[in-house]
Amino acid sequence: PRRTKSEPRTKARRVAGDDVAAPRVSIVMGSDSDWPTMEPAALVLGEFGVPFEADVVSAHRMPEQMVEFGRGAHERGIQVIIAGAGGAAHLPGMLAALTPLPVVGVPVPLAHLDGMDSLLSIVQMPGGVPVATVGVGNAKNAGLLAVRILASGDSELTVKMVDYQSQLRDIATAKGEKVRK
Ligand code: RP5
Repeated sequence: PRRTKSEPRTKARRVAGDDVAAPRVSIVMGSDSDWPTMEPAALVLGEFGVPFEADVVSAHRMPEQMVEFGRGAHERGIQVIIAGAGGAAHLPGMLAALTPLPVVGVPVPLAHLDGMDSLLSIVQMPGGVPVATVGVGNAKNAGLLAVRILASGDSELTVKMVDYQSQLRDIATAKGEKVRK
């Protein structure tokens, strides 16, 4: 999402920077208050060296900008959208309706209902309009899923993912050894 000078500088935008070179993934969220939940997705993308952008695009509070963003993302070279929202979480589903890109949805837990509301709003999409929904608050997996989607056409990223998975195996093996001792 391109920000004009008059728009507020969000926490998400501060991390991604203003002039990200050709971002491949766009992380968007309904509110700046979603950023602490969404940040792990950005950390994963950074770890894998995937250029990304991040900003607030609210389905309810800025619907015109959401439509503009959703319609134009693929034309700007974005390949995957990660969208997080809480409560009546319409952002991921609306974006999936607007874009031909894969959309990964992150249910953000709010003070009430423990994120069940967000989860059900995001996961229960009608046939034909898919959102790849991760667990409540699990933006880390959203980042990893975006990397895997990109890796299917990017052998360098595939190698990095295989490395990452063998690290997971090593950690699990070490934990198993601890239990056995
Ligand atoms: C949703 O409302 C946002 O995604 C956020 O999770 C929630 C609360 O937003 P704020 O009131 O904190 O801006 O649209």
